[in-house]
Amino acid sequence: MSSGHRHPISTLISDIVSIFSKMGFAVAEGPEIESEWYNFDALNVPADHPSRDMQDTFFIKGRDKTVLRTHTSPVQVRYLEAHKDKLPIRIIVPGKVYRNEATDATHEAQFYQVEGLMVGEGVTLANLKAVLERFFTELFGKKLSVRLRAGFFPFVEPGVEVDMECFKCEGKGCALCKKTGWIEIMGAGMVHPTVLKNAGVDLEKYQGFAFGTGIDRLAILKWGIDDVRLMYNGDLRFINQF
Ligand code: 2NM
Repeated sequence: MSSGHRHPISTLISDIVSIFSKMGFAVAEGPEIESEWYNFDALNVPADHPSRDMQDTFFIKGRDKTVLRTHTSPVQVRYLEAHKDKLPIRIIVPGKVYRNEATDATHEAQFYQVEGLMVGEGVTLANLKAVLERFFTELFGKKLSVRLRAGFFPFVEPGVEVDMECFKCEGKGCALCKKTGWIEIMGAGMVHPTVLKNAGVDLEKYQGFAFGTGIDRLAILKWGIDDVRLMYNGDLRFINQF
């Protein structure tokens, strides 16, 4: 007789929550059906940004300016708004997000993200780097460093692309990291002043960092899975390997 067990994505979410909770991050949740305000406008995404297109975003039929959230960032705006007089805060937001796109080995229309947010007095990118190095080191069970490169996301300034040291070759260079020693894994940056202002945060006093990544992508990397769709098609020959 065989008994049931947790889905690998559920296990990974628990592991992520446990690592961040040791660093003082609480877990926040929010609606998957979201207003355009919280999903886009409050986050400084321009009205003509391609991500707002019908090709990229699922709009709710019969409801004005209502979408399936395309990222978990709206939860962070809601949380900031509710805690603007109770700073500092440290949260992560794991959850399901939706993108209207063709599915292939690396893309699903529904997937999981985890985003993090730390806002307080004197929070810097150096704090972000330390938090992420600890996160990747615990998640992969070996000392891993992190590299930040300039990048762009409307909700942060400056924005960065986050690379982690390749966990397979420990930075020496292998097939997984395409001989570079690094794996591109996250977007992050200092929360844009417009986003803080939209949440009612005192800009003179507070600043913060935010980051976001795909949980499915982390799972694929960690376990060497070659097609994201394997995790969601219900085939127990796959699921029972975990
Ligand atoms: C990313 C990349 C960069 C982000 C920003 C925020 C918020 F709400 F605080 F403004 N949440 N998440 C963020 C920043 C997410 O994902 C690739």
